[in-house]
Amino acid sequence: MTGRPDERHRWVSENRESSTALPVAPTRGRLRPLGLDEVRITGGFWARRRHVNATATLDHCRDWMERTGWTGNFRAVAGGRIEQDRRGREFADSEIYKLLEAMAWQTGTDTRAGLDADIAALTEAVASAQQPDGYLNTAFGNPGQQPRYSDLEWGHELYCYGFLIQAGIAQARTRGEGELTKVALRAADHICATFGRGGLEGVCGHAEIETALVELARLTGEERYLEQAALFIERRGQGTLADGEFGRAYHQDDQPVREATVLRGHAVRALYLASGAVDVAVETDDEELLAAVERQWEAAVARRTYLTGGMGSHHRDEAFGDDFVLPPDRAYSETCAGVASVQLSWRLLLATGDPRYADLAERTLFNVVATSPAEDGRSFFYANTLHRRHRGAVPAADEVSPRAESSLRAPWFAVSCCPTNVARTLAQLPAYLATADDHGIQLHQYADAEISTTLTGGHDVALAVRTDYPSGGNVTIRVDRSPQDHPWTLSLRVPAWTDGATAYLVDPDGTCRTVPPGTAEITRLFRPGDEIRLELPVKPRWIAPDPRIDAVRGTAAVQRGPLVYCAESVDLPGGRDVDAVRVDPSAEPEDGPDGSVVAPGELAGQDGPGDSVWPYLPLDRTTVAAAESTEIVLVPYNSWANRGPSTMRVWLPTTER
Ligand code: FUB
Ligand code: ZN
Repeated sequence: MTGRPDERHRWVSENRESSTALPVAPTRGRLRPLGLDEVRITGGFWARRRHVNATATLDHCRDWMERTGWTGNFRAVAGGRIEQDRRGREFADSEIYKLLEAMAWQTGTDTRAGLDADIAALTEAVASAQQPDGYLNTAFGNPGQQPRYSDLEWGHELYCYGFLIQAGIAQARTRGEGELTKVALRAADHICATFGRGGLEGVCGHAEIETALVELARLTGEERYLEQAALFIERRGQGTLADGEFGRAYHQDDQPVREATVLRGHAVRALYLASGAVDVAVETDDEELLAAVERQWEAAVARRTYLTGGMGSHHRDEAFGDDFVLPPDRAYSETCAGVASVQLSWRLLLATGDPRYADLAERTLFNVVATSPAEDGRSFFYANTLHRRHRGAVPAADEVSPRAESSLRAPWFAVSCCPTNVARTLAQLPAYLATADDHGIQLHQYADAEISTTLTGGHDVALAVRTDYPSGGNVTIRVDRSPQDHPWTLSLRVPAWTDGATAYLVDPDGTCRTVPPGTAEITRLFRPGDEIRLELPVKPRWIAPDPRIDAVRGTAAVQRGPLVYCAESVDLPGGRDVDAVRVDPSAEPEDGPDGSVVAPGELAGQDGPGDSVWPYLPLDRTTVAAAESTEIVLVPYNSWANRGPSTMRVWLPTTER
């Protein structure tokens, strides 16, 4: 826990004048986020990812939604043809909204030609389907369709509004209030009129509206949006949704949010709900609610989270498993759950200042969010398994794929929630790097960046961050502007993954000290030109799983800095399969060429222990298959499956038996 816990709920609204370009803009909390107009990512890993996102993924999503007819649904409503023409799942509208949000945030950083025109065209289609009272949905409530709100369990109407509202907010906070914002406001007013006190006593089967309404309250200053969000949070867990095939926990309707002790049920739903609960807790000063979500996060991270940060180990219901049920080959770890987890951690970080939330966000960004898109930004993983047993076929470039089935990324899915979620996350990513408080600036994620803000008291500060992270561990922060007579504090997150290795902080005078995981601070009168250096011990290390995770007992994985590594069959000699790999954790893994790692180990003579008629033997009859010692090449997990079909595993059986 970083210092000053007593200041957790200090009001910070008076410091908010410096940024409006924020996806999350709490009016109070421990830390004040810095927006897209204050933080620019200028190079390195995330700049490359953001460039691909802006120049390939946004168009890719737009084109697929045109082609699948999801955008056409809005025009079909306006044209009176929706009954026969509706395409896609009930929540297809949300994908257009998420894309709009991504495009809007992108206009807040580097603009790309045509983006404003794309936003205008999509907004026109969306607006044409809105009914006079603000209702807007292409799957319900139109002639020939099921009535509005007749299926709150599965209908996703409020879920879709949530993304519409977030898109409207993104427009307002980048370009200023525009048509998209107005559509969103009309929808929000309709929601309050329909679901407010005395109205429909329901909640949506898929949380999302809660966090969006709180953000709209922050944008507009309208308390009624916050009240509506708080109402939805309090109604959850009262059993207003029908008990379905996956049970009430699937929708988090089994227990009130403030009583639950762990994240459970459908992972994306659980994480969006928890994000909304934090937002409500922060804005209403509800310590009990905030503490409840912190507790749930802690329990989920300790017992229900993959090494990659991925969440969700059930395919059947896309849900969290029980404690320590984390099978690598059945890891669902949906990309959207990764996105939602980052959103939740960011909100908790802002509320509390605790660096462990930034630690999880980093792990999840590098190993889930960054794993989903292919290098070219035009195909995606929906599920992010930790062990792929079959090479599988190459998904057709022009076909909609079944989710979670292929060993390679697919261009589009029938349920295509993940690509647009990746797009909007990368578009807003600079806003997750740094924060400020009355004492100074805090850096939470490391990337080449330019940061400038005004500290409390009107003191202008500008920093330039240069780093080779995550390939290397050197982070240099140069002070470009700083008040002449006002000392302030630079706080740097020392990642939790440095535990057991040594990190160093070098101040502008050249004084070097070791810094443990947590937060390292330098307070002084900074001068322009001052340089602060953080040296993080980025080198490959063996990671052992908790023995209660039965599915990976007897294995080890490699992590290098924040990156999880994996073995991929394309790197094995003779077309061997990853199941032939055994590693020897008694010797250290070492850096290999091009960001790879080489680990000591052996390859079994055949793929794995070989053919057998029955895979169990009396203990005294077991033998170890003949093996040749070799070095096993490992690559960053987020880069796998970019070289054709392959099998892959993160957790590798050890030679110790
Ligand atoms: O229900 C909408 C989205 O589709 C969920 O968030 C994903 O898990 C997928 O089921
Ligand atoms: Zn998804």
